[in-house]
Amino acid sequence: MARMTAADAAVAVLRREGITHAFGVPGGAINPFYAALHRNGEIRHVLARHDEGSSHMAEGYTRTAPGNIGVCVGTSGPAGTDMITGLYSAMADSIPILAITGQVPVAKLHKEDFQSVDIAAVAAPVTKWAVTVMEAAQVPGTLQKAFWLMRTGRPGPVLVDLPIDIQLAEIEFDIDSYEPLPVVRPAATRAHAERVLDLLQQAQYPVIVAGGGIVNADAAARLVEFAELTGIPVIPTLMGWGTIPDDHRLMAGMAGVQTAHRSGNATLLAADCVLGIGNRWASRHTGDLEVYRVGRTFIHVDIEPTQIGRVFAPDYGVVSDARAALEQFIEVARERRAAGRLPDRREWAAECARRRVTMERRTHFDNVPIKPQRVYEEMNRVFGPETRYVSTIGLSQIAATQFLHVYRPRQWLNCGQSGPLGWTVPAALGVCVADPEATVVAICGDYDFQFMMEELAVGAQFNLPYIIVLVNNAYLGLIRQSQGAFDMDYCVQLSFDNLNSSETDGYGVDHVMVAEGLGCKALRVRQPDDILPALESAKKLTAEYQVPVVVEVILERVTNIAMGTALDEIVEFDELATRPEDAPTAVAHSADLATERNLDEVPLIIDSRSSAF
Ligand SMILES: Cc1ncc(C[n+]2csc(CCOP(=O)(O)OP(=O)(O)O)c2C)c(N)n1
Ligand SMILES: [Mg+2]
Repeated sequence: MARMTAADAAVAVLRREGITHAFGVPGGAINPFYAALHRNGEIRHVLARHDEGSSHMAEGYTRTAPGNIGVCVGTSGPAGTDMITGLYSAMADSIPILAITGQVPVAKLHKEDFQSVDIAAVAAPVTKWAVTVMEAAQVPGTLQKAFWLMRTGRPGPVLVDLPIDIQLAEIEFDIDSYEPLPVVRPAATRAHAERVLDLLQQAQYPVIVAGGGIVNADAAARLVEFAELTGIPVIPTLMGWGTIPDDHRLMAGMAGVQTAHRSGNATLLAADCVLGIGNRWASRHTGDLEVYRVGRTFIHVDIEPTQIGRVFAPDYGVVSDARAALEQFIEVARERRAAGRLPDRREWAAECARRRVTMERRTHFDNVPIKPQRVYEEMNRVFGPETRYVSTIGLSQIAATQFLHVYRPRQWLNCGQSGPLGWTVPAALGVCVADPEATVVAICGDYDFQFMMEELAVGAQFNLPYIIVLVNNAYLGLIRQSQGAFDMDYCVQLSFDNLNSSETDGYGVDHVMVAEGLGCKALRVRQPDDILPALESAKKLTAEYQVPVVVEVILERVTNIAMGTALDEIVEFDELATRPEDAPTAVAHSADLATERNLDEVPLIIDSRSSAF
């Protein structure tokens, strides 16, 4: 046994739980913990410019690699309240992050002391557990339980609040014999798998809806194996995008009322059976539930028992980790195939593949000011399949999902449920810390960028290079579009004449000036043909200077992006692609998909007649 402060014990536990990085902002009530970090010397600390930023960095860090747990640290009072948005975002997307906050001494908790707030109570609804530690000897055990909880069942965040006297108190603690608590995950049984395969077998037009639980279980390869074995097309959710490569012959497109493909919606509506794995029937995926459900059989697999039936009652539910479920399903499917008992799905799969070719939206526009679709077309040209995209909310995010391509899990990093403006810039920094070799590309609207642009200085200080594609329409674009329903354009304009900048042309903030002021590099683009060279230059600048590089694209002020309220009522505002050159970087043209699909049978004339989707 060794005698040490509870703060030293806390840092020692973090190390034994695999923590190598922390994002935070020091303050008086957390100083003993910082002193312990300093003494330990093994945890690299990234100094955020805002506590909310540190919580999103922690999320970005976790989301980048299986097993990662991002840690954010702050002082008492406002530091914890600032982190609430990150905790909510992590909770909503099943992302484990650990928030550690300082607190006033135990004896002063009820005295309305300076910067004292009951942060455990504030954080309770947005964490799996939020606790103020009242006994120093409980610090190691509290953290041990925190890690166990974060990893157990449906993953999620925990907040541990440490009063300053608790941090400073000495305790007996033996770190050498410390072990993380074992995590047991529920697993589908053989009987479950038989039942699921029976239900799929009865269907003529089945699809798999692949959710973020597959990413969390690191089971994308299993998903693809199961899809290939059974020939069933896959519709990834926003959180599951990348679990099957965009150019895979069984990738049927995403379904949803905003972040979706026309082909994905058409295929879902044509399906008679939906097997959801690690998904939660999110409202932006299902849209109107009546339209989504009618005439279809639903099977739902989720690690959290109370998720089954939460949004609607499925015909059959299985409580299981996604990987364990897929492994069972694969075993049964293999046996049935060997026995000649798997239905031939080729015709159905070809029909779904054909929709991907014939239902593209147009991206090739030469307009000045630039139309947003063109930005994503050029991004597809410049950024390869290894790129990690980071995005949050707004028309910029919705268009990104409609037009970009993702080929691997954890390469579309998005706060899918909470969508807090400001998330993109700090989350991308967390991604850079977790994977320093990655090409990281963030997509921001101008307002999203303005929410937390100060975090760019963190990238400049700690040499975290990534590219930010900032699409500037000088509008709260998504809200402006939704205000159409109220026949107004009210409080959504970001435009003004900037006294200090002749460059901005009434668009308001000079983002180039801001980025440069924060120690980053920045470029501004106004012509469609200049997007590609600017993105290429940005790549070079990140490599040369090792700082974030902003590529601001001045967009037309008003563009409406396709969306609706039900899968069969998506409103298209721009032309659809009718010729391959209308959507030259559409995945339908990828060589891989072309051979797989035997394109002799699939006309490359794109069909825009089916306006129902
Ligand atoms: C913290 C927070 N406040 C408000 C909103 C509501 N909201 C969603 S999108 C949006 C406007 C986004 O504007 P911008 O980032 O410029 O993207 P655009 O839609 O113009 O592409 C707002 C205000 C939000 N998502 N998060
Ligand atoms: Mg905007």
